Amino acid sequence: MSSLKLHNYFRSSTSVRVRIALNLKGLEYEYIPYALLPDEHKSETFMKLNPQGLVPALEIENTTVLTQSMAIIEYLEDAYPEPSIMPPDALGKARVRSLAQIIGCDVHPVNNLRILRFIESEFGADKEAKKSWFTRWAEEGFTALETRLASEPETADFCHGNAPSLADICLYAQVLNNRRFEVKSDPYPTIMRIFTACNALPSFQDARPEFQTDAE
Ligand SMILES: N[C@@H](CCC(=O)N[C@@H](CS)C(=O)NCC(=O)O)C(=O)O
Repeated sequence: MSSLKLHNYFRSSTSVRVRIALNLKGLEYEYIPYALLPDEHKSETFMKLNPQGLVPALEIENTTVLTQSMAIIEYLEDAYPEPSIMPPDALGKARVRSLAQIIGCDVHPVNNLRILRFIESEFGADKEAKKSWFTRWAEEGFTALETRLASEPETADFCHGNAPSLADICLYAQVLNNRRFEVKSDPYPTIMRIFTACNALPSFQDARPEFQTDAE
């Protein structure tokens, strides 16, 4: 039995992020699924693990539970430093976190299931309105991300140099998410080039929703 248990959901992009990091680090883990649509993540069992009622949560040695995908990934980087998913220098680290947080702080949170459910229940948003909402914030974030990646000299095969980092992990998961809402990819050639480079790596591929045990 693995000492790491990932409580997650196949389609959740924050879960995709953590699965990629675990794969890149070559770590085995037990996959524990929670279906979000019937609210399994609001069950008493899961709320004990994460009172926020959000996946993913990483259980370590049956004793400690980590929540928040970025914190989990930073823990994995500290606990299992090789191969590293952060640049060695302070400025490089800040740049990677800054790129990652465009997605992690400014795109994903406003497009989450609970937000889409809220605008539907409180403001009557239908499928088209929810798509428009999602697209609005995804495009704003991706336009800025594209501008930065296309113009900053640190961008190479991946977001920062020639090895995948936290920024690529977030980029990859969000591109998959955008596809579900049919967000156009043409305006983002640099993002899509990096997505393709990530997609060639088994650690990224294996984390995709369709390859998980709970995929529908
Ligand atoms: N900031 C959190 C966000 C976690 C999160 O929003 N997870 C989503 C799935 S991607 C979720 O559990 N949504 C359930 C809901 O909105 O009810 C993280 O990075 O882990």
